Amino acid sequence: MNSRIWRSAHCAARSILSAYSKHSSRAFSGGRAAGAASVVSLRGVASSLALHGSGESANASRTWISGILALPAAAYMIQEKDAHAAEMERTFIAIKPDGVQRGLVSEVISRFERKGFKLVAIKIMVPSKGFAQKHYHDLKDRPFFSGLCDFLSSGPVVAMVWEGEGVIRYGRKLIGATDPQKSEPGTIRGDLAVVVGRNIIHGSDGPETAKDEIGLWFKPDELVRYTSNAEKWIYGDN
Ligand code: DAT
Ligand code: MG
Repeated sequence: MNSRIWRSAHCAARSILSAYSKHSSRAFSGGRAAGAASVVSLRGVASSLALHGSGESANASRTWISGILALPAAAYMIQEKDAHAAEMERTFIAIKPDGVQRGLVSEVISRFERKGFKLVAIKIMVPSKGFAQKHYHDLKDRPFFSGLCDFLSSGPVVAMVWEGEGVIRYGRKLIGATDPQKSEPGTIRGDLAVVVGRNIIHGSDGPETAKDEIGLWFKPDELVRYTSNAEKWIYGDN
């Protein structure tokens, strides 16, 4: 008797989850709302069923009902996770020609990766001086502007987009202060660079610059959207 009940609960679970995944492919927010609505409507059905049962069959239906109630909740949690991923913050990070030439590409990537941030775009290119001037346009009045743009366009740059909760601000922490003499040990510039003119890495300094820089360096279809297997261990509330 019980195994039949659980088999039918299992079937119901599968159809609920597949209905949810169809919802989620259409719209994250729609799926989230649908999840919440179904929890409410199933709860109503469950309480009316429980009222009508008695004895062993009432116990069996209570077990079945609590199982079935858990399923929309599970589906709702999946929706929450997907919605979370869809809203994730992104930043632009570049390893400048000095970092590339010194063989520090894997070191920099590893620090962002080990933190738990997700790489969603990467390419290597030699930017032209005009492109470097666009990238550093906010510094055009500084005395070092021309030299800085010459340097950025002097060799290969590894351009990346990293994604994660708070990645813009925390990415800057991983990078360290602009002048490596002032960067804390443990930061990328603190550990791996000595002077401001060769500080090996660039990182966006705010949401607006992140958006502009990602748009300058990457076409929208160069950004890869995927779910990392590690995400369920990196994010979570207790
Ligand atoms: P950051 O790269 O930390 O965002 P920034 O945007 O003020 O710093 O400057 C961009 C780059 O310009 C910086 O990484 C190195 C160079 N730079 C900054 N200040 C400099 C200075 N006083 N002399 C020479 N180069 C400088
Ligand atoms: Mg800057």
